[in-house]
Amino acid sequence: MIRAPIRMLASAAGLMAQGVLAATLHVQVHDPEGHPVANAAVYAVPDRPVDREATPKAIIDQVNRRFVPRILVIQAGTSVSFPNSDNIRHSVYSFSPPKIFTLKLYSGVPASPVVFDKAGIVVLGCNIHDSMVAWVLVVDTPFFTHTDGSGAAALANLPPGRYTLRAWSNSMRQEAPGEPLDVSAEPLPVRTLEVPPEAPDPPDSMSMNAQMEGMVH
Ligand SMILES: [Cu+2]
Repeated sequence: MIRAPIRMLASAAGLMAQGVLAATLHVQVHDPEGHPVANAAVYAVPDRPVDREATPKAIIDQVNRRFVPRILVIQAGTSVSFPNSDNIRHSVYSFSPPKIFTLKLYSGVPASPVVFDKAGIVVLGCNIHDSMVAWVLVVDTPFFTHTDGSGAAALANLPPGRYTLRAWSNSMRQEAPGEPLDVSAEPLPVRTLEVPPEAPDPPDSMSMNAQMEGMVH
């Protein structure tokens, strides 16, 4: 009578090893002083390429002269729209090599979204408001998330296999080399990763451009 459940457990483990089930990895991210880091990206890049959603979509809004969200993690190939919810005009730009672009001064929703097709770190600004800054981390994997206020994150639905596990905070100019992650059976042990503390926004001051824009109105 006791053996039946044990056989069932063994059978479940076997199914997992065959890739029938997918695992969840819990991660805790802290800075070098041990403080939890919020809004850090956590992502697992599989050793083998995986299919991606046809055209993933994301939004970075502009509200009260801030980008919302100010930190975004997306898979390469994602189309990002930049609606402007303010009643003043903005001009979004990036000089970062993975995606260089400028959206000329606009209100409302620009006609075309911007496709981020290369992996890497993209820093966004507004030509009018120096205090507006946002970071887009473009990753080559569908397995990504970000930490909550307590530095915790969970990567769900990880198929069995080998990955490189990385964390990134917006004060990092380069991605971390990462560490190996082997997904073979649940439960996966909680992983702890270290990144520098989150960088704050610049002070909310208007640039000379902004003052001139204000004079035009
Ligand atoms: Cu602006």
